[in-house]
Amino acid sequence: MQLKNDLILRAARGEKTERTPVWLMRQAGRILPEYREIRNKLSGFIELAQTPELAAEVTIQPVDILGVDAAIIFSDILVVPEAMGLPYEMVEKRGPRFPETIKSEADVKKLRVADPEEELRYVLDAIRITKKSLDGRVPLIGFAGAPFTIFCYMVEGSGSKTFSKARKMLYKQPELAHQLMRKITDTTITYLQAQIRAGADMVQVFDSWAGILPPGQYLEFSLKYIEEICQAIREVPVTVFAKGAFFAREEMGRLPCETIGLDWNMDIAESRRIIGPGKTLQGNLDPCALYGTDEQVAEATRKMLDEFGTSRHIANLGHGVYPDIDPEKVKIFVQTVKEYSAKKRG
Ligand code: 1CP
Repeated sequence: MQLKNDLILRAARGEKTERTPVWLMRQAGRILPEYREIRNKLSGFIELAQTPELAAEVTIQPVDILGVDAAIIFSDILVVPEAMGLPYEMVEKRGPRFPETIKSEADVKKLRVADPEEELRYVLDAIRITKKSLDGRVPLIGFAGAPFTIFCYMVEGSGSKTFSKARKMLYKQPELAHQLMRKITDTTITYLQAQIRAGADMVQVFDSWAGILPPGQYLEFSLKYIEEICQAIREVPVTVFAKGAFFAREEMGRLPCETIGLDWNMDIAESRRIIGPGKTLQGNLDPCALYGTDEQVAEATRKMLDEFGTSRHIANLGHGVYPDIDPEKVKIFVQTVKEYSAKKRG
C-alpha cells in the first residue's frame, strides 16, 4: 500500500519534507468526545482495546478530527505483562492495577516470553484493520513500553510517584531485576516485529519512568535493553521517548534508532548539541501550553518550530495530551505546525 502522506517517515529518516509532520502522544484515547461515546458503550478500556474493529475506529478518529500526520494504534503498554502471564485491571479514574506482582525468582520463572500471534493477536488484528481503513492516508505507529517502564508496573503493581518498590529491587536483587528485564525485552522485540509485519509503519518505545533513575542505573537497567530493541528492529524507523532522561541524551544520540523524543523540560538547542545532527528530534511543547488562549497556543507552537528548525523534526507535545484539554486547542496546535512550518520552508 502506497502512503499518500509519508512526511513523518521521511522526517524520521532525515529526508527533506515540505513541512514539519505533527501528531500527539495519547491522541487516541483521551480528549475526543467521539472516543468517549464508543468507550462508554463497553465495560471499559480493556474491552475496547480487545475489540479490534472498535480499537481501529478510535485509532483513526484523531486523523479525521484533528488532522494529525500519523495514527497510533489504540492499545496500552501494559498488554505486554498480561501476555507474559501477569494480568492487569484498569480501575476507573485511578489507572492500572496488577493483582499479582513480581517478587521472587519463582515469579519470574513462571512468566512466559509471549508469542504475539497468540497472546497479543487482538492488537495485531487491530493494526491490520486500521491499515485497511486508513487506506494509506497516513502512517500507523506501533508501540511498546521500554523494559524498565514495564518492569516498574510488574514489580510495583500500579502507578506510583516514586516506584520505590520497583527501585528497591534494583538495589536488593539486581540479578533478579535483570532476569525480569531479559524476559520483557525478548517479548517486546517479538511483539514490535509482529506489529511491523501486521502493518505498523514506524514504532515508538515509551520509557515513561526513565527520569526516576540515577544516570548510572539508567544505563545499566534501561538503556542497555532499549539498545537491544533498536538493534533488532531495522525494518521501520524507531523512536525512543525516555521521559526525564535528560542525563542520558548523549548516550541516546548513539542508539541505533532514527528519532529521539524530547520532553518539555529539555532545552531544544542544548538537546540538539548533545544528541548531535544524526537523529530526528520529536516534541516537545509543554502539554499545559494547550490551556492557553488560541493566540497563546499558536505563539508557543511557532516558537517551538523556530527552535527546532526546518529539518529532522517531528512536532509533538513533550508528553501525552492531558485528558481535559479542549480538542479545539489541539487543532490550533496541529494547524499552526502545518502552516507555519510550510511557510518557513517557502
Ligand atoms: O493515543 C493513545 O491514547 C493511544 C493508546 C495509548 C498509549 C500509547 C494508551 C491508552 N496508553 C498508551 C501508553 C501508556 N500507557 C504509557 C506510555 C505513555 C505515557 O507516558 O503517557 C503509560 C505509562 C501507560 C500506562 C497507563 N495506562 C496509565 C498511566 C498510569 C500511571 O502510572 O500514571 C493509565 C492511566 C493507563 C490507562 C489508559 N491507557 C490508554 C487509555 C485510553 C487509558 C485510559 C483507560 C480508561 O479509559 O479507563
